Amino acid sequence: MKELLEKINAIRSELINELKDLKDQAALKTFQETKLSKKSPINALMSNIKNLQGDERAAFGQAVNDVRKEIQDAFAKKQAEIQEAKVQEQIAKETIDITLPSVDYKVGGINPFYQIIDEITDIFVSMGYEVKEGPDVETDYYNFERMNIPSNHPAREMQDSFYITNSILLRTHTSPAQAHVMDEKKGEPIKIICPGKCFRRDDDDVTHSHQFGQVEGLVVDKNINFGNLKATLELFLRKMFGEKREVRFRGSYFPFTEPSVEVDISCMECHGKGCPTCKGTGYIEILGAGMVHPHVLEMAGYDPKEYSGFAFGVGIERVAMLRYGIDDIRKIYQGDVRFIEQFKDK
Ligand code: FA5
Repeated sequence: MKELLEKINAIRSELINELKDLKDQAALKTFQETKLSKKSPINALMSNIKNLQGDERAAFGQAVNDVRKEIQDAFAKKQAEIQEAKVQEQIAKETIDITLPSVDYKVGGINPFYQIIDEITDIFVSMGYEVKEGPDVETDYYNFERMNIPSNHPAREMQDSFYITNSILLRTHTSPAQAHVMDEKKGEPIKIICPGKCFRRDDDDVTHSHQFGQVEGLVVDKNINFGNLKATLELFLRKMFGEKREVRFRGSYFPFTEPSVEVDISCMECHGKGCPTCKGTGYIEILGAGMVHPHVLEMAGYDPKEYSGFAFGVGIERVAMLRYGIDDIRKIYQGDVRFIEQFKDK
């Protein structure tokens, strides 16, 4: 028995020493497979139990179990130590040197096109207008018919556009949004604006582009008159351009409004004298407007004897040009950082 106990002690010391030297996961694995498995030296000792009797047998079994437990505990402790050391090593490797200079990120600016949409929207929302959206791709019916422009109307030619099929096209103005909103409101009063893109087969020059933006406005209610239209647009233009700029209302024609006007602002380049940007006229046109044509109201189910309304369509880029003194509309689309950066703090 004494001999056996000495053997247990020798195996214990050997395993404890071995455990001390383990350095990594691989060594732990090998130790577990060879020294803690069924074929471990501790288990091999157990085969001697059959030669013992009574108290000796119990004492020997207890001694082997104690050693097994001690080794298992020491192994678990070592395993935790190795794991922790690995984590610490990883943390040390990932330490960030906060004394390094930071990366110089460039912050861009918002294109004046979108800044103007936001500004126009703010002004009209402050006057109680609701903001609506209309589709960029329209049917002939909404783009023209509902705007009182039947298929044989010469006004179609002025807005010759990009057709997808014979009856579907990229909208030529935001005005069809008027008809969509009238259909939605079904005879209720309306006070909305609708910003969006328009597409026309226009030749690009300093004030024209084949794709441009408009903000449509529509007010329909009882007793709406031309005075309301003029006061609204004057208030808007004063807020947008200040008191110093000249505003000019000119009689005009749109099939969907009667009477109709176009509104010009004195040129930002020559202040009314005449220059290449304003084609010598001293003014740049920014919007079309008028009293909603009775037939347009009727087509949407509004009784023109009871309801009247006014509408307008403002060119977004033209407002940006006049507001910021941009001499060529094409600069707005070119994405040149040197151009865009100028509008960062506007
Ligand atoms: C219209 O598009 C009418 N739908 C506006 C309207 C709405 C009138 C409601 C009455 C009632 P017009 O074609 O004039 O109208 O265009 C309106 C504005 O859009 C112009 O004053 C101009 O500022 C802008 N615009 C028109 N064509 C272009 C273009 N090719 N490039 C840039 N801006 C343009």
